[in-house]
Order: sequence, then structure tokens, then C-alpha cells
Amino acid sequence: MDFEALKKYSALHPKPAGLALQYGTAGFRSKAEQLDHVVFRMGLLAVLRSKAVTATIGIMVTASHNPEEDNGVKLIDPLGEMLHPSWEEYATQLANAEEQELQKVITEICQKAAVNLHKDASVFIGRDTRPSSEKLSQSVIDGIQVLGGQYHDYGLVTTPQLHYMVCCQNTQGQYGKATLEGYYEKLSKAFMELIKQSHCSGESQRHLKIDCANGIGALKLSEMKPYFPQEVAIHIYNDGTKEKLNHLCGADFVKVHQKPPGGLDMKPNERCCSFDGDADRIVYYYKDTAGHFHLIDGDKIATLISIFLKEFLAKVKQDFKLAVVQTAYANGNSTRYLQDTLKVPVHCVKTGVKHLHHKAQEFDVGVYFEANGHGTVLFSKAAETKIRQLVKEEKDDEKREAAKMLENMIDLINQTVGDAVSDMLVIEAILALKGLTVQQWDALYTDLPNRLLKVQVADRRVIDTTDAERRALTPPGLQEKIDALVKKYKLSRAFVRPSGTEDVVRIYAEADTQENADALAHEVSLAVFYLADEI
Ligand code: G16
Repeated sequence: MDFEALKKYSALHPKPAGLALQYGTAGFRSKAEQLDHVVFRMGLLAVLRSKAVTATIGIMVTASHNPEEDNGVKLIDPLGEMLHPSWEEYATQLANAEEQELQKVITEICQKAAVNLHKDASVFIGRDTRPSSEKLSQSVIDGIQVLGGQYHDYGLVTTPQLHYMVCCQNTQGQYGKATLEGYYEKLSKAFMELIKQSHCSGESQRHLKIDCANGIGALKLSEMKPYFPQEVAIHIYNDGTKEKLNHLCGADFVKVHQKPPGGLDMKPNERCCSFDGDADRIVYYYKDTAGHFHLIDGDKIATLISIFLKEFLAKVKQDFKLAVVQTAYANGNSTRYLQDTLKVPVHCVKTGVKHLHHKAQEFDVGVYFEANGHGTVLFSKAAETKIRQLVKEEKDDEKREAAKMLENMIDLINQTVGDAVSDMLVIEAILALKGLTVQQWDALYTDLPNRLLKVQVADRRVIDTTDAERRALTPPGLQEKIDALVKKYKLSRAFVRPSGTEDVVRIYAEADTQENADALAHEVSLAVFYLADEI
């Protein structure tokens, strides 16, 4: 390794003294101006990771749902999954090393992770539409080049598109072609195969209004439009030409505020959806004739997909194990509906797609969604192989047709990570195939009224949690206080956790009425505010 060159380049990407950042829920996130040294060093780390696993690694510059002024960076592992947790630690060490320690930290990582420096390295790069992203991705390239890695810069792509490219590359094309055309062709072909079998052609079911959060989703959907069948008319709003990224729009805004985004005029009963800033999350919604807003979040998306999969998995009669993975944010009534009505096992894990993905891998078919609309479906290799085999060889027509339906679903779903474009097509296909309106989908169960709040405290790390983040271990007395507050209301539940993407503590509460959910969330936030700052 040429440490002299490293020293020279690193000096061009200096670390602000005293600044310490952590690889959080989805990589590093901070104000963009604090990230130059971090992205340079993540370029270095991507090269080391690539050498360690002898595969292409992805690196995405984005801060997804965060405000436009923020930015972030995360690494993507060979099959398109999130970076392995053991390397998250190395990422944090490398990002926080003082200039003079850099060489030592790199050497230590190489020793601990048995990195063979003589191997080749290959890195795929992508970025979102933030004004700071282009320059930051140049710094990533500096990091890759100084360690002699090869790179392919995809430029502006959605986060899930980059995950897809990495997976395609490392499976030698088995997962698909590692190009944008390859992605559009794969998804649109599977989608068309599916809707060919739908019998409903109501005008209202073909139009969809999409709020793209003023982000990359608008660009990529426009590119994809020519690939869509005529039966689907998508209308793009908040395309980034007028307003700021994620400002008063996007999936996070709609979910947190439980109201429609700005910039999208909604007529009664029209089906609408919102992507987030890097198009890995999606939520649906509509306004009824009385003008009331109805949110259809990740929990209801998981439910719709589970209903569909359960029906078709039963038809192929293979005894595949289907399960749903949620987080503590899942609405209590969604969990009850899935378990008690649909009879699908539900598992709860910590926030962060990486945790849900990991758990979902335990089943033949694992549906995972965060309530915020981030999720996908995983099919085990064995299940996928069996389904494809049934399509080719099964003599029983009904069984073979059901297998075909599942096969197209497998191809339509981006199994590497939650993907707003792919999820949208999955949902649109299921609604068309089952002849469901958005209102009928919404009516599967009624969400318990809930409220999400955030509180700023001096140091959010004073909050430590357990039991998939449902209980607080510290600061002392906080959980007892939450328990006492929860007891005041019916059907109530509340929890707190430090965010891994913003400098805030998140509070979630649900109860029998909206007033009670709001009051409980407010009281819990006051408890957090006082107890966290006492430490
Ligand atoms: C990221 C993660 C999600 C997580 C969200 C909020 O989303 O990928 O899994 O739910 O942050 O995390 P936290 O509550 O820790 O801030 P995105 O869309 O911003 O990448």
C-alpha cells in the first residue's frame, strides 16, 4: 500500500478536529459539509471490503429522508444487502481516526479482517440529487483510487437501483443485467406478465399519482415511463424542479404528519403514493368523499402482500413457511390482523432494514416492512428454485399457474432491499389482480390512532433500549415513567429510541383515540426531555 499517496490525498479531505460520527441505522448521516473526510475514507473502506470478500461493493451517497442540507454514505455488500455489522465498526473507526492515525487504523482493519491487499478491488458508486452529492461522490472516487481500486460510477440512481446493480454484478448476471435498462426491463416484464392475468380494467385502478419528494425517484420514474404498459398511467409530482428535497413532501413527511404532501392535488378516492428522497420507501394514501385523509403505510403494504402470497403459496401446495417481520413502530392492529385473522407468524426486530432483512432470511418467504414504508419480500433459494421448477414441469394447471404468478412476483420484487419503484409495481399488480380499490385495501383493518414525535436532547445516546427497542434501559426511571403513563389510556403502548439517522430521540405512542395517542406521546416526550438531560 502506498502510504505516502494516502497521506497526500487524505490531507485534501481533512477531518474536522474533534468531530466523531457513527455508522448508524443506514450509514453515516450529518450536515453535508461535515462529510468530505468520511466519504473519502468510505472509498478506502469499500476497497478493503472488496478485497476481503473478493466481490464488488457498492457505495451510495445519500441521506434519504433527511433534509436537503444533510448528506450521508453507506456501503452495500456483495448480494446487495447492507454492510456486515462487523464492518460497521471498522467504518466508524476509520471515519473518526485522526489524520496521523489513519495508516495505523487501516493496517489494523486489514489484520482483523484478513484483507489480502494483493487482490483486486471493484466498487460501484451511486448518488442522489442533493446539491452536495456530486462533490462528495468525487471524494469517494479519490478514496477508491488512492488504494488502487477499480470503480464504476452510476451517477444519479435510486439507492435500491445501486443495491440491484451490485447484486447483478456479483451473481454474474443471474439476478439481472447490471444496467439501468436491465433494471427497467426486468421489472416491467414481470409487471406486464402479472397484470395480463388481471380481469379488472376500471379507469380509476390504472391511474396513480406519485409524490417523488423532489428527489431521484422523479428522474428514474420518468426514465422508466416508456417501459410501462399502456394500462398504467403514472403521474409524477414533486419532481425537484421547483421545491427542495423532502420539504413538506415525501414518504417520511406523509407518514409522520399523517397528511398529504404539498404539491399534489388529490381528488376524492384517488390512489396516491409518496416516495422518499432516495426512493427506497413508499406509502400510499387517499382522501375520502368527506375529505378525510387515509394513510396506508408499510404495515398495510406488508398485509396486502402477505394476503396475496399466502393465497398463491397455498395453491402450489409446498408447505413453504411464510412470515412477516416488523418493528416496534408497527401498528398494534396490523400485528393483530396478521397473526389472528391471516394466521401468519409475525416477528419484531430493531429498527433498520438490515435487522428486518436478516430476520426475514430465516423463512421460505419473509415479508418485511417498517411502518414508514421501507421493505420488501425475500424468497429463500430453495423456495425460488422450487417455484421456477413448478412453472416448467408441473402438470396440474392450477398449480402451475399459481407458480407462474409467484415467479413473476419474485422477478418484480427487488429482493436486495426495500425499493419504492418495485414495491409500487408489486402493489399495483396485486390491486389489479385482486380487483381491490384503495378503499377496500384500507378497510382490511383500522389502524389504532398513533403519534410519532421527536425530541432533541443533549446526548441521545443516554437512551439505551432492549426487547427490540420496546423498553428503555436507561436513563434510570424512564421506563417506569412510560409504564405509568401508558396505564392512563386504553389500548395504549409507547416507546422511545435514539434515532440512527438524525440527532433526535424518537417517540411513538398509540391509544384508543387520536387525542389520547397525542397526549401520551406528548407526556412521554416530556419525560424523555427531563430524564435524559438529568444525566
Ligand atoms: C433509514 C433506515 C430505515 C429507518 C429510518 C429511520 O431510512 O434505512 O430502516 O427506519 O432510517 O431510522 P432512525 O429512526 O434510526 O432515524 P432512510 O429512508 O432514511 O434510509
